[in-house]
Amino acid sequence: MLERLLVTGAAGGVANLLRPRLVGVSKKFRLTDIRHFVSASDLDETMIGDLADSAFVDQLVQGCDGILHLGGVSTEQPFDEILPANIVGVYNIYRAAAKYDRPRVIFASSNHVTGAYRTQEIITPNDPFLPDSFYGASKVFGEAVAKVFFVKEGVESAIVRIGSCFEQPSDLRMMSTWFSPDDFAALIKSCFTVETLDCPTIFGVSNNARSFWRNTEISHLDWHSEARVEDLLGSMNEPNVSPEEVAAGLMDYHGGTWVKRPLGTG
Ligand code: 15L
Repeated sequence: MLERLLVTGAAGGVANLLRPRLVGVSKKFRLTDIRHFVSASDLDETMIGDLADSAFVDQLVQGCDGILHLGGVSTEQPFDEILPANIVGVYNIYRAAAKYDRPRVIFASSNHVTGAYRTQEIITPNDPFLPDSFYGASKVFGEAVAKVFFVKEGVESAIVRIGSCFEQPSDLRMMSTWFSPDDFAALIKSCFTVETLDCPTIFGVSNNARSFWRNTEISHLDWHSEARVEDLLGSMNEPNVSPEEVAAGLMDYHGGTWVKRPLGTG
């Protein structure tokens, strides 16, 4: 068990899904976000601030033996809005990790680093980047930062290209991209307990029949997806696709409608 896990982006949707599922991973949790939020557990300590502020990030990372880096802009936006948290912020996290005892990092990358692949293609982490947005490009940068701090400074990371992490799918594309929050929490646990993590790149996706992604860098982890989106279909209907979603390219590309939108517009 970790002593203190730092969770960035703690006010966000994915953190809210994961936090209750991470009981037992760490004795204490240091939760941070740029927005104010309230935590429900007395195991939590909260720190509000900006990941682009390197002195603040130093304070965050000191005393933590694990980092779950979910923070940053999570949708497509003009580049100026993406730059502080997704470019400067990810660098600050890794720079501080290298400085303060090299805690392992789970880096929340995104499927949008390869969002412009067509849905007929099945890809692995070995295929080239093909981002669909400034947001996707910022995650490509984050992945490169994770790799360089592994190679040069020995900071181990799991680079997790999250698909669609929600309680259940809300559109037809998510029949391919859905990532069960239970699967994500189990992956995090296994990354913090494996003896040697190295720096694998992992598509964060459940065992969905129509997944676009195959993982090739997880054989050393005690993890495989326990969930399939199809198993939810007993309690919900398969989402429909509207003519507007078809026209917007929802089912044409891994990244769905992000590919056809003008750059910088969410
Ligand atoms: C992401 O990376 C986004 O942060 C999230 O909001 C979803 O859009 C997700 O990808 C997705 O592709 O479903």
